[in-house]
Amino acid sequence: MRHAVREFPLSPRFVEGGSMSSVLSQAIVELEPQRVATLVGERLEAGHDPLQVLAECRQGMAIVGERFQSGEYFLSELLLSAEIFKDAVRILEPYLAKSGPPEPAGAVVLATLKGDIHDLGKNILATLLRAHGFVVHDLGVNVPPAVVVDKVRETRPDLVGFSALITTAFESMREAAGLLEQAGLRDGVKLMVGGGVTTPAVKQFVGADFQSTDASAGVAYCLSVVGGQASHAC
Ligand code: B12
Repeated sequence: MRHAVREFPLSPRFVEGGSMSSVLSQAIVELEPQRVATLVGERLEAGHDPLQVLAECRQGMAIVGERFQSGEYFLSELLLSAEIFKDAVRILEPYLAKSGPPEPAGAVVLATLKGDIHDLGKNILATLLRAHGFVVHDLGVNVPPAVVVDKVRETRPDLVGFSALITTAFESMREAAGLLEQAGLRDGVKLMVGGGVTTPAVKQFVGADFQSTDASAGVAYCLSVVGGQASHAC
């Protein structure tokens, strides 16, 4: 059965991205690549928490999303915002990678599933997990659910994580969970779903063990599964 988008109300944080904004998030909204890079660099040099800087960039993206939805921005602006965000993450990455101890922790299979090509959030989660010592098998975007099953069979990870930014990917996540079950692999892994569009209702729909719209919370959950400690950054 196909579930209509309206059955999964988006989280208020996702919808109301524009309620508070900083100079940095505004620079993203105004699509100013040079200014964003300068502001991110200045904030990091001044010793600001890289996760806070990331949160402000993400908030800018949420406002871009609102403008796209209202017809003020077009796909070209969405694409440009993604490039600006990627450049900001490139500057942030070495700082994010310092946020935890690089001890061997466990293994995670990550994917953005069929129907969804958004990967900025998934890539951030992968960076933070690696920084906390996890081996990450990142399958990429638009991944057929059967490919996840093959990877889990091959690598026997502790966790599987699906990232979704578009509601049509919910069916794919549920299909993947079902295929893991059928293959007898579901009990051996914890399944998490995340990405701005996910909510507790989506977790329930998919049959996942954990849901979050925050990569740091995802890392803390992964650490709790493998018996590690969340660092201060989580
Ligand atoms: C950038 C962007 C794009 C880029 C994506 C580039 C890329 N490489 O990812 C491009 C231009 C390609 C794009 C395309 C489209 N997009 Co778009 N896009 C966005 C935008 C503006 C930002 C998304 C983003 O990257 N945010 C920043 C990241 C860091 O946030 P995040 O993913 O939530 O990740 C954080 C957490 O959620 C967490 N996390 C992420 N994954 C996981 C996983 C786990 C397990 C855990 C624990 C945590 C976790 O970690 C991150 C840090 O904390 C959003 C607007 C918005 N409100 O988000 C629209 C948005 C998602 N897009 C939308 C749409 C409609 C589209 C298109 C269909 C447009 C079109 N007509 O073609 C296509 C989709 C094609 C497809 N099949 O996927 C809609 C989706 C609506 C819906 N209800 O489904 C949105 C909401 C815009 C809108 N308001 O209309 N998009």
